[in-house]
Amino acid sequence: MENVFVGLGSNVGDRLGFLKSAVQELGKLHATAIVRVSSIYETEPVGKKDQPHFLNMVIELVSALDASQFHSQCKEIERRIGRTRSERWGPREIDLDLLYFGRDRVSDGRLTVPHPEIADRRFVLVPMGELAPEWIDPVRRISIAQMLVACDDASAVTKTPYTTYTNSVEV
Ligand code: A4P
Ligand code: MG
Repeated sequence: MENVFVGLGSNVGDRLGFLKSAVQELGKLHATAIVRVSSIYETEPVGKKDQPHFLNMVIELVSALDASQFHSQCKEIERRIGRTRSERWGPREIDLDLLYFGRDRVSDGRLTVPHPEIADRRFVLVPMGELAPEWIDPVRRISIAQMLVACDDASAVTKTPYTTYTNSVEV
């Protein structure tokens, strides 16, 4: 079993509804269980600036799948929830980024794990830091808390009162 961290983002349509659906779908994956979900954050777009603000969060799971199988399942969930746009860094109903898959390092052209942009993105580091500040990045060999201190990204990341529904309890 590996500890898996997934970053979720949405900036089109029913953003909260898309996040909730994605959390539910991730919780139903074969040989996989949700451990914890972060708060939901309203975030300023990074990269392509002229697009709506995102809702972002991070979810921790345990899974007996391998990284490639898990990533394929994430793609399938994105497809089912209705991802229709494909512009790089552009607006999307739901984006699932595989941040960490245990201590695994994958780089096979299709999949890169750890996700290469984590250290440059407060919209990932802030919710990830809420769940696992002591988690050591296997490439940089420093913790999430240390990455957050060193991060140059100044974009706004604001906690919201929204919650996702998981494991039959509001969290
Ligand atoms: N891929 C490779 N490694 C991974 C991985 N670890 N996790 C491949 C997920 N996918 C991975 O992904 C593009 C390709 O990367 C796919 O073939 C996938 O198999 P995508 O999700 O289809 O496309 P994308 O998301 O448009 O591109 P990209 O480069 O993944 O963008 P990001 O990094 O996801 O950034 N600002 C805020 N505030 N909040 C956001 O959530 N998101 C983005 C998108 C930009 N700005 C944002 C946010
Ligand atoms: Mg992506």
